[in-house]
Amino acid sequence: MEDLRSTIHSLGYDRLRAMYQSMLTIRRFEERIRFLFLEGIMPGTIHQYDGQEACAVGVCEALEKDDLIGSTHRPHGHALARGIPLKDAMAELFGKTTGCCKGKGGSMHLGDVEKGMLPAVAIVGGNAPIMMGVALGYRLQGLPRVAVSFVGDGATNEGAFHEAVNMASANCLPTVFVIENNLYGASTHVDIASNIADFSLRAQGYGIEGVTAFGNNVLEVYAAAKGLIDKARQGGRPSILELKTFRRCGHSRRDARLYMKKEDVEYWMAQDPLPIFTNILLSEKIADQAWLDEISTLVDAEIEEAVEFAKASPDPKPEDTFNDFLI
Ligand SMILES: Cc1ncc(C[n+]2csc(CCOP(=O)(O)OP(=O)(O)O)c2C)c(N)n1
Ligand SMILES: [Mg+2]
Repeated sequence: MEDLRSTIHSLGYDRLRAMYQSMLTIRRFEERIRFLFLEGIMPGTIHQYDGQEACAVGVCEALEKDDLIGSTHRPHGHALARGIPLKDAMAELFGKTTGCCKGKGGSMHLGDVEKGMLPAVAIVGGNAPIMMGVALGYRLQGLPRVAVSFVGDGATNEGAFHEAVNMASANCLPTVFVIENNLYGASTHVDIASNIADFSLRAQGYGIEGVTAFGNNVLEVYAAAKGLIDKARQGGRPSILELKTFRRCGHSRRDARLYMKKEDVEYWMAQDPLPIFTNILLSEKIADQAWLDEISTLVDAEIEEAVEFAKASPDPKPEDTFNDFLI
């Protein structure tokens, strides 16, 4: 309780309310696009972020504007939490020129370096070495910035992840590897894929700090992330932050998640990060029901506006294919 109050105090009411709005925006975004895909209105495929909102929002709140994050095949929440405008994200999912990657990336490559997010990398574990390299760049240039790599539990069993953590440790790089442990890598339960209870224990193998936090309470996520991000920025100390969470949806849009254990589903569906935060806001008198209702209406309206914007935006032209290469 004391920890909670001190986090509330350090953030202040305006930031707390903005964090709630961001979490709600992610949830409603996911709910809306699910139908757009099922109706065949939106192309491609999607890996949705419902249930993990507190992870993205809590970590991103602890970052500075010039920091950079890297994400995965499941990047919608990270993009919105990092401040990529709804319209830019929605238009990208529609493959339109007004999208944050001009429609060339789609769902799995959301990002905008100007907003502090590298376009996401869908190769599992693939962004970890890239973000380690970004942190190496910061160190060589003497910039007080931090690179955060968001990965899933499954990614921590990939060689690329371990190489990245080792290099970050050996070179004292300002990197935090955030593992969103949602219990499953596609249809495989974490207990089948590895033999440790907490993925933060992997940090011991590299001589760096590892912390596990409850990923469905945004204030716990923020407090843990802030501590590690500050250490990375000030002392070039890399770390691993494991966030225990759950995806409240299938792995991708076709997945009815029939492989999930009944007891996992029952426990975690009752741990929805949105009501958890709503209860804190109400009980600590940070917001009242009238404000929550107002924000709900506002978020819905913004999402509809983004959908209309995306639908009305132009498709890329074939001759645009070879534009925008960085080399
Ligand atoms: C190197 C690699 N192997 C396999 C895949 C196919 N794949 C995409 S997502 C995924 C599961 C990843 O699980 P996890 O890292 O826990 O992330 P989550 O989906 O739970 O967010 C797999 C196997 C891939 N994209 N890249
Ligand atoms: Mg997973």
